[in-house]
Amino acid sequence: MFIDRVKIKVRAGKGGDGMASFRREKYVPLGGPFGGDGGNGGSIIFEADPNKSTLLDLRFNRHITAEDGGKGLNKKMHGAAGNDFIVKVPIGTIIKDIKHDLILADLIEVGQQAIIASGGRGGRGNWHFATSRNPAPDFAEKGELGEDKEVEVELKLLADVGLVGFPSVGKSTFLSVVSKAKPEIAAYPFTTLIPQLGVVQVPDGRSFVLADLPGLIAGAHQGKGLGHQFLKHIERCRVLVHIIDMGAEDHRDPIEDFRVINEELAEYEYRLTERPQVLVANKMDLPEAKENLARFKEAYPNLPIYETITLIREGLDQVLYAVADILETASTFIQDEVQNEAVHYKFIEEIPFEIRRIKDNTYELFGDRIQRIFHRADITTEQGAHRFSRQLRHLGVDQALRAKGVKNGDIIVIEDYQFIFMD
Ligand SMILES: Nc1nc2c(ncn2[C@@H]2O[C@H](COP(=O)(O)OP(=O)(O)OP(=O)(O)O)[C@@H](O)[C@H]2O)c(=O)[nH]1
Ligand SMILES: [Mg+2]
Repeated sequence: MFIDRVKIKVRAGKGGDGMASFRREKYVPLGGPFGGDGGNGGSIIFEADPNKSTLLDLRFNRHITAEDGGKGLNKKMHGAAGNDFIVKVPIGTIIKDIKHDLILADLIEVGQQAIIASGGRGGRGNWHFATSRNPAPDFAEKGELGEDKEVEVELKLLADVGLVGFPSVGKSTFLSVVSKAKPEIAAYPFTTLIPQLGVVQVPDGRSFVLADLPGLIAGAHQGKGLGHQFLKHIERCRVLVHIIDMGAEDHRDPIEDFRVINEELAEYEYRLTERPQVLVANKMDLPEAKENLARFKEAYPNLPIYETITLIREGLDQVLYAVADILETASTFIQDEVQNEAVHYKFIEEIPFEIRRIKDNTYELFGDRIQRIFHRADITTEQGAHRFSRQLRHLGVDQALRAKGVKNGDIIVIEDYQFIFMD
């Protein structure tokens, strides 16, 4: 099975909670705060691995989590950092944040990595919070939650060259004779159901990656046949080898074939017609081939076209040389907005907080910033709770609540907790 798109959930590790403890040593009378910091949570990192060719693994692992950081320890000792989780994916994998419709990473090089969900920072131990007014804070900071996202992972093959043409024109046969790939070859349309890649060695030592694709038919760009779902795989090809069955084995007109395929390429969204094409007149062994080729040349007098009989490997070297020559100067086609830049999620705008009235006298407080502060707060101690309310005041929450009509004694809900507003 060829899996080229899958939705998964990723959750990075939570940072370990900081510790609240005090120095207790025999001859040290006023032991100060001494609790260590929590370790950072593990991140979820995607890595391009040349040994992977599909996203099949992800299909069976739809929830990926990384390890939480360890709690801070006594004597200012750090908690252990959580291990990162490395997800190996094929080269050419694009990772998208579904909620924000944002491309997070486009892994196009061997070993390239991108942090898709960052682990939460560990909470600071209580000694960080000592001040002259409060030399013995009894609270510590909690670990931050790890990032939690739903992502769409998509594979777009990274072949230099793509084979296009109607079904049964000999695309797979071509790939099979110029590379070690062993695609299925048969005299019925749509033999090739999933894209196949092969590494082609040109006799002079150059090489490139060639993709054999399912045949295209009229209407492919609208989803007819198998065309559309695979056209996207040639988005990244720099050169197209367009194979035409000059023998007209399926009783179509080769000249018409050429026009239809180009029309499909033009209709498809991604500038496919900007790719240089190398034209191949295949099946030149068939009786009508010569005559068809003559007509083709009349119709397109200025287009170079290579004659081949892929079945017996005739005429192929010239095609390979032509392709390799063009590749030397052809431009790359990587999605503009991504280029090589790995991670983009930092540009997501953070909502500090919002207030929603749930019912009379009850309001919900939510938003990225407020929730983060809340998760880090230790509200189980009085001092910790005080610090939390100070932080809210700093953010302007109190004022905003008043402006919303919140009065003394009203209930404020944050996630599962309820607080009473005291003005
Ligand atoms: N006579 C002749 N037949 C050929 C030649 N090249 C390929 N064929 C035959 O054409 C038929 C289709 O070949 P494939 O390579 O499977 O064609 P394809 O373009 O990959 O077809 P799809 O995968 O269905 O799109 C097979 O029976 C091949 O043996 C050739 O040069 N001459
Ligand atoms: Mg095929």
